[in-house]
Amino acid sequence: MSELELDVHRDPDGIAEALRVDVRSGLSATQKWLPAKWFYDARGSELFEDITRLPEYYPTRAEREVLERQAGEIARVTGARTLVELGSGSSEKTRLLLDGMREHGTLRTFVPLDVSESALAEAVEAIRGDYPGLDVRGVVGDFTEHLGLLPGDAPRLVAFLGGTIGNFLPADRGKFLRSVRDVLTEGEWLLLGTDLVKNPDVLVRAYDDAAGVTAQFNLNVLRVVNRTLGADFDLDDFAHESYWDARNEWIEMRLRARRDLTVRIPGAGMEVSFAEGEYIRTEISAKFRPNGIAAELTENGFAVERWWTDEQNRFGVSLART
Ligand code: AVJ
Repeated sequence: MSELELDVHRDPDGIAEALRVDVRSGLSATQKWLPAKWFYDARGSELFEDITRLPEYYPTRAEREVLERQAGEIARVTGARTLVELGSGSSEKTRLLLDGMREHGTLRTFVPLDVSESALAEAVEAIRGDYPGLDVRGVVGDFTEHLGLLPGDAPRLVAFLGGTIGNFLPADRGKFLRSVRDVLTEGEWLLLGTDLVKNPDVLVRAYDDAAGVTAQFNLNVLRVVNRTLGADFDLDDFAHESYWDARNEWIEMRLRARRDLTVRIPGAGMEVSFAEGEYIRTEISAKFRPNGIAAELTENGFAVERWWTDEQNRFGVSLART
């Protein structure tokens, strides 16, 4: 445990090593890419919080609408003693669940897990202050690696909100759902938030806002690589893009080189050249159809017990049992 009483599975050396591995493979690939988790240093986590308040970025508000309406039902149906939140960030929407579960009287333990130590520390402190008597156990970690280490008594409710499951490539998504299933025992729960397929203009704008906050968020991954691996990316050399891939039904965020250039990345022992117009894929954010989500949950060992959407059918929330 650190001073902040977080259980840290990712120390600075571990972070640098993991980034080095991802940069080496992603930036030497024919189609350059970087995993989306590297946006979320302290600044990136704050920029994401700003994104959630943008007029164009509807998913947070749509999901909150569902949680506001259904928190009591979720508490009643699950009877959960432990709430685990994966990729918890500021844990702001989670309060709706905590309130519902506290009222229901079964809640003992809250386990927020996030890659960003700063965002997690702040969330843990705020939640401890507002929920006296709740056992809050923050875990700094990567939910693709550190799921086996989750504390808390059964039945647990694992919440994976915001549509973050859309960041996985389809093949990895199945593996991830299976890994969640495998750490749970029978009669435990998954609450899964999924953004839904809709008008491409609405989707593209949600990832390319007029104020330019998403552009800063996207470029932040280059700042992280500069700081952590001593690279010399000039952020002005790259343009933010939001692209709807209609065949795969996902949004791609890209950073496109504005000119021919070469970047040195000493911490990864490499130099990377870009032709003008070449881009790095920095995120995929898959959008879902209700039948597809239910099928994937079922294939991976879950029984879907409830399905809700917001009034405008923009965002779906599944409650599934092991
Ligand atoms: C936090 C992964 C759900 O994919 O919509 C927001 C991240 N990227 N704007 C998403 C994000 C660009 C967000 N998730």
